[in-house]
Amino acid sequence: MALNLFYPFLGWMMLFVLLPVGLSQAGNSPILLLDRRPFYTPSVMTILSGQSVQWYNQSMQPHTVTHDGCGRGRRCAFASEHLHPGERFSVSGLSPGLYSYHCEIHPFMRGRIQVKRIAQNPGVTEL
Ligand SMILES: [Cu+2]
Repeated sequence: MALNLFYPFLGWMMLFVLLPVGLSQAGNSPILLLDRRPFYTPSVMTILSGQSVQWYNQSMQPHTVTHDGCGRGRRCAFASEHLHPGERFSVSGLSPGLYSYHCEIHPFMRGRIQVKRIAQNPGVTEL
């Protein structure tokens, strides 16, 4: 293939490769599960209503991502299975509010998700 044909083709290929990644993450990097404090990193993550949040287990052992309401007679917003090293878990559709969560295996591992409402005025967010 001639180079002057090849380069535009390469550009299109890059678009198809990069676009789905950008859309799925919606601007948020995953929360990393680490073997050291603060374990869930960052320990507090703020997202906008409608965005998803993802965890990635970068540690050497299994963990869970379990909303504090689960199993305590309150509303359980999300609960992962055991996440083994290299596995991911994601949640979408959370209503605005503050969600404290923990690891079922290591209860000292704690994190929070803050979901902010999107204001009617585009580009402006409110608490
Ligand atoms: Cu754990």
